[in-house]
Amino acid sequence: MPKPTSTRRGSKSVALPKAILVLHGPNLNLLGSREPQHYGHASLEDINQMLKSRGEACGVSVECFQSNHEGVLIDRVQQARHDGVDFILINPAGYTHTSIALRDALAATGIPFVEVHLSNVHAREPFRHHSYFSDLALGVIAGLGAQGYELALEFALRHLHVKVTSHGSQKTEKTH
Ligand code: CA2
Repeated sequence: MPKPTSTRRGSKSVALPKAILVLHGPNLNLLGSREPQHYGHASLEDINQMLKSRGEACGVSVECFQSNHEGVLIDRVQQARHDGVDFILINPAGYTHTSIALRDALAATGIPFVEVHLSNVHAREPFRHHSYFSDLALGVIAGLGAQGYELALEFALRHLHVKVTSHGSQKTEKTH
């Protein structure tokens, strides 16, 4: 059943704020501390703060969640549907190359998502070249470091018809 995009109060309908969930897979909590040649110097907190403040400027809720556990990520994806999440940005990290179960969870929710990788996985070891997520994703960003998350968020905002002005404030194009 499609999730409601608005609530009705009397005869008027009120648009709900759009909600974006950012999911980070295993070991991404270590960002900024090790392997900067692959993953850059930004910490996970830096990335999350940047996404949240961009979302705030646009009147969109951005929630960030990291786990080192496959089942916990799957539970969060399942929960997203009940929470009314409109869009997911996901870096499945090591699970990119192994997790049919996390893929199945994303497929089951039907929530559109973009797959993000900090490093260019295609320029690395062959086992990183295959992703269980890419064919389901609206798009994939790899190799652009933390900026990849920013670009993925801009894509999500457009996809959700969030109008972003030059001042960073927003209006949604349609209010049902
Ligand atoms: O490039 C990416 O974003 C990856 O998803 C990162 C994963 C890797 O398994 C994928 O192939 C590509 C690894 C995340 C580990 O993150 C660390 C961060 C700092 C120090 C050590 C690991």
